[in-house]
Amino acid sequence: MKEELLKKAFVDAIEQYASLGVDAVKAIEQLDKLSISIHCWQADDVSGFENPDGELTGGIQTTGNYPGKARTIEELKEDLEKVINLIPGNHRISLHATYGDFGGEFVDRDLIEPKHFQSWIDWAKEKGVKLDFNSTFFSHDKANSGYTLADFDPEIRKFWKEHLRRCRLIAAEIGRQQGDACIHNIWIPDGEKDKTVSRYEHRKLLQESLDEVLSEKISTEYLKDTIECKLFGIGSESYVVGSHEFYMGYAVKNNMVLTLDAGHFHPTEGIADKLSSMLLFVPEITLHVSRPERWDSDHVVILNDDLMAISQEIVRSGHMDRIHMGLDYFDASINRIGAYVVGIRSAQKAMLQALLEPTDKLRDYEKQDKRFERLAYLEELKAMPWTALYNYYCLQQGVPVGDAYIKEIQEYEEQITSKRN
Ligand code: RNT
Ligand code: ZN
Repeated sequence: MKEELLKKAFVDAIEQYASLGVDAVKAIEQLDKLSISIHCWQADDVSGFENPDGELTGGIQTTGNYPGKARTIEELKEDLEKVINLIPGNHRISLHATYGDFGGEFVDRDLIEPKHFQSWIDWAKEKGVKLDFNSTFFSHDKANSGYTLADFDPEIRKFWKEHLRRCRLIAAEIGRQQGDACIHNIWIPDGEKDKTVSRYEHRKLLQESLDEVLSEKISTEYLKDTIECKLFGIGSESYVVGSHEFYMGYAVKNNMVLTLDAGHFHPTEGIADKLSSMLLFVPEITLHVSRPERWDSDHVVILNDDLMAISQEIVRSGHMDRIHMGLDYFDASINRIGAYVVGIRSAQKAMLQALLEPTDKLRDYEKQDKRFERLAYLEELKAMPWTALYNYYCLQQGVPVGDAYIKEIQEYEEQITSKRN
């Protein structure tokens, strides 16, 4: 689209929102401050560089074999750079512990160190992005029983506690060097396929393991640990140790950050309505924005009602600064760069719409018991010209406007990813 047309649409949109009492320029400024934590693992189907040909286990699965996945750190960085260049704003990259720069050596999980992530830290600094971190409790022989931190075997628990301890040190070092706390997400796959009798015992073990490692205090200036629950995984259909109640209890008791993954609850249970409750009881919340599709929890994020509801609750809560938006999905059946860009742009579009809501006006109707008016405005807002604002924001930021990113991704595929085999 021509620049003048984009500008005209932008000016019109500003006026239309102003008539509802909304400052659209301010909404774009707020959107621009939203730093999304982009998961590194969409680029390579959660393979990592510890044992790239190993099997992905732990109840998660990537399906599809679309050509062009990143096979090396260099390729992964190249892909992430492409992604960053196709989206407006400043974002973060979330690494998993298996994505270290191991220099061709096998470095086991209980031996990883900050030095294995130094090249990532340097790269991030150069690109102007911040990093987040995830310990990796899956795709490993010592998780074959289905348990890690909650295993009955003390040797297995010891191994994973050491992994967790080291991951915290790595994340803290990242945080120190980037001058901004690194969010360290802890998700373990522990659970069982079928009727489990020792539910309490395993949960007690998990509590003890976490208590032991997390008792080592590290300043939240560098590190923020966050814990992620799940309802079930592939092969852990009947029992998952780290359930919602477990981690909600643990986070509240220990004043910790809680991660809510949009795909980790019952099929009709969204995470949007959890935010206003959890904000009252935990210091901060991390989101794994994802899209559950039947039994899979990790489809590419799209602009659907769930995403809109999450965004609205973030904004309406008035605590956007306490909620960290991260992405977590992996689709190996389509162009992976495209998967990133579609998901990130959709998350931004949802947030922009939420930021453009005349919330005070809606609250006034609510207080006056004018519920028809509230409903009518909520419907009218859906058709407001927010796309003109998003397009103009992209234009200002020097990134493709509208559907123009599709062609760029096709070109990147032609020149780069299709040549990988
Ligand atoms: C798994 C969790 C977890 C992972 C990533 C790879 O169900 O959602 O966050 O997806 O750590
Ligand atoms: Zn997740």
